[in-house]
Amino acid sequence: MNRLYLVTDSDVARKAGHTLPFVVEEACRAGVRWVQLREKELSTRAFLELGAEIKQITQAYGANLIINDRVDVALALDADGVHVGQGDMPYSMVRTLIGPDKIIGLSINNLAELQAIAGAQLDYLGIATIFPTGTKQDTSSLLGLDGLQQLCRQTSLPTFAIGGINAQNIQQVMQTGVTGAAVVSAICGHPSPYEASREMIELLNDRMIE
Ligand code: TZP
Ligand code: MG
Repeated sequence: MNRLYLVTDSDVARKAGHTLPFVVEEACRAGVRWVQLREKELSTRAFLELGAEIKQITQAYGANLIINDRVDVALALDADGVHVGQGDMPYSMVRTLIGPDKIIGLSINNLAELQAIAGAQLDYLGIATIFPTGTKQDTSSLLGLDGLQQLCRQTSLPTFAIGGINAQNIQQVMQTGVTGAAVVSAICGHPSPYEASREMIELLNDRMIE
C-alpha cells in the first residue's frame, strides 16, 4: 500500500472548484489508499451523510477511511479507524469504544508528546507540523525536517508527516525516515487532484499494490 495519505478539507476543495467526493475519488483513482475525513464545521447529520458517500468511494478502491476526532461518526459509519489529536478523546478510550481491529492514529507535535505514549494501542502517529501551512491555523511550532527526523528515530510506530507537504518537498520529507506523507491542500486545492496524487505517489517511488 502506498504511503500518501489524503486528509480532506471541504473549504480548500470548494475554493479549487471541487466537491469532496470528487477529490477523494480522483485521489483513490490515482492510488491513494489512506483517506482521513476531517470536517470541523459540519453538523453531525451532514458529517454522517458525507461520510457515507465517501465510504462508498474508499471501499470501491480498497482504501482506508479514517474519521478525524469523531468516534461516534466512525462507529456509525463502520469506518476503518479514527484519528485523534492531543485535545481529543484519549486513544485508550477510543480503543475501548472502537475495538481491537480498527485503526487509531494520534497526532503528536513534539518529543514530550511522543514520550507520553504508552502501550500498544496505536496503529500510527501523525507528526505535525513540518512546514508552514495555511490550512490549519492553530499549529504549534514547526518541526522542519530535522525535528521530524529526530521524532521518527524515537518510535517504532508507523509515522505520517503533515504540514506544508507538496510535490516540491515530499522527497526530502521521505528522507527523514518517516513512513509516509499526509497532505491537504496539495491534493484538495490542486486543479487536478488526480494528477497531484499521481505525481506525489511517483515521487514516493511506490510500487502500486492493489
Ligand atoms: N495538522 C497539522 S498541519 C495540518 C493538519 C491537519 C494541515 C496540513 O495541511 P496542508 O495543506 O497539507 O499543509
Ligand atoms: Mg482533533
